[in-house]
Amino acid sequence: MKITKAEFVKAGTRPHHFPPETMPEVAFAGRSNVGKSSLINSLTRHSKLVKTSKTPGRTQTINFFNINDKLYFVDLPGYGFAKVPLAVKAAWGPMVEGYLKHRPNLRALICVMDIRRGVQEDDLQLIQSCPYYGIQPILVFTKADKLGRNAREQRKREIAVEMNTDPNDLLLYSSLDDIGQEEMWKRITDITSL
Ligand SMILES: Nc1nc2c(ncn2[C@@H]2O[C@H](COP(=O)(O)OP(=O)(O)OP(=O)(O)O)[C@@H](O)[C@H]2O)c(=O)[nH]1
Ligand SMILES: [Mg+2]
Repeated sequence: MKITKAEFVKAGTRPHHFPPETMPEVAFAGRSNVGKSSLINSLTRHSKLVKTSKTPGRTQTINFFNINDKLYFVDLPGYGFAKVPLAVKAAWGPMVEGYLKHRPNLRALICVMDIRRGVQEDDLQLIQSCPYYGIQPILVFTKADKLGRNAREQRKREIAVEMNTDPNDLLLYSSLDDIGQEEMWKRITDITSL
């Protein structure tokens, strides 16, 4: 997709902070430091749209971005990192649940995982809760540049076996060299009917 606009709209923690549901949206979820914010920058080709960091727990609010006046990208705070303060951890559940429950325009939850680590217990919990919220999960394994071409395809097959799913349903991505970008955009435009 040609990006003509990629703009920060709003940050919030509660439903009344969120922007009006005037466009379809997709949200990016995953463990802290997995590369959610980097994925948004890569997809929009705006390397500074979202702040990224080597320190886990960088994103602590729900952040909305307007893409081409056609859809919202929503960057969610990460979960599952031991060093994140307890208060931040405790706030995550109600904040994200409040979001998932109150966005009828949410078309898909892009579940971002590290290709080397695969699916962890907390990822699985989130993925398995998607049907309850009536949301389609899209499973993306990022940092694919950390493995060679054959190794990452092999890893994808292993993860598919572990998850009892079709390897074609799993996407590989790299925000460093844009591996998987076209396929990812196709999924997003299909699911949002753009
Ligand atoms: N090699 C490589 N590094 C990546 C990739 N994506 C992200 N990173 C690095 O991983 C670190 C974390 O990236 P972020 O995008 O800030 O991660 P996040 O998931 O938004 O993290 P939180 O906001 O803390 O939840 C940064 O140092 C990034 O440069 C990738 O595809 N390949
Ligand atoms: Mg982030």
